Amino acid sequence: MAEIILHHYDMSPFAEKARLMLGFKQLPWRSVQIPPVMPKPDVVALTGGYRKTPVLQIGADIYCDTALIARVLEQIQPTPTLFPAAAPLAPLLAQWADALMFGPAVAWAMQPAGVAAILGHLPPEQLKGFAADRAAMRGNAPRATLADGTAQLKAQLAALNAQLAQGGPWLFGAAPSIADFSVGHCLWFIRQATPVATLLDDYPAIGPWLARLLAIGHHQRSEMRSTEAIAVAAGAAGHAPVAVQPGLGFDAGQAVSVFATDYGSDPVAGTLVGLTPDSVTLRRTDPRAGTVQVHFPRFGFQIRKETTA
Ligand SMILES: N[C@@H](CCC(=O)N[C@@H](CS)C(=O)NCC(=O)O)C(=O)O
Repeated sequence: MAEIILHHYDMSPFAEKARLMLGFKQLPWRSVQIPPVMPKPDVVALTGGYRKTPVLQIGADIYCDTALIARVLEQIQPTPTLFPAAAPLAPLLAQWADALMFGPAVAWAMQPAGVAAILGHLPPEQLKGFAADRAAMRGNAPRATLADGTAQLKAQLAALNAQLAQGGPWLFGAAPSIADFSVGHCLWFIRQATPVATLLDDYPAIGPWLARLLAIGHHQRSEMRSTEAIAVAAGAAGHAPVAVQPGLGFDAGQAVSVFATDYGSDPVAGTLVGLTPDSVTLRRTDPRAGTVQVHFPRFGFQIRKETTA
């Protein structure tokens, strides 16, 4: 199998989720550091427009969104599993955390004292650029305020603490699951915001659990340049096998675009080559990356039929 390449930046919480999942699976990986703000020409050469972080690449197959990345890693290395049979609700709790805990956690971490700890190394111009980039990415959606985020976060932490206080050691009992990684990356971000991270001390079962999760580590990471990753895609011998299942509303070979329905909704246009209840795959050709397959989870993404000229 071609190398596993993660396109990411160090301070990204969703990237930390992916790094920890790679560590959990003990899979060696190549690290391509990408810009945290637009423009991201080398990311977009691979994805066709998707700009969120992280993105996983295997040869000429590009996997967007950590919900899908988790399933890809599970296929490559089934043990230890991220989806224990004894925890059927774990993927739902993971979706909940990614969608509804991430915002409050960011609102808490990015209050002024937290911003200083996380982004304080940036010159004022870049700080302004970061804020403008995120405002543009959110579009019309309002930014979660600190007051709203705090109210939600405290209720969430209390429930998680009560769950873990039943003995854990993981959210669904004896073994880690995808839910631990999704809740974990949100709280990892709060931990980075050191002056405001003391909030977590109010929930005594959370600290030891988070320490256990982060101790999993990232396994074996080695750096790669983004241009090299594009060359890997261009030189790949083939693509992952995919197929369009009938009865799901779309046909193989249709011109479509796919976009996230929450934020960062830049559409990716291509030819539909794969569709299941869980994932959607487009094929597109880029002048530098060649013909790539871009994969998305079905949940949280919309498929739009396009008319070809
Ligand atoms: N649902 C996505 C969310 C990814 C996400 O929102 N990542 C943040 C960084 S933690 C992001 O993309 N921020 C804007 C950027 O990096 O350009 C996933 O699970 O991968």
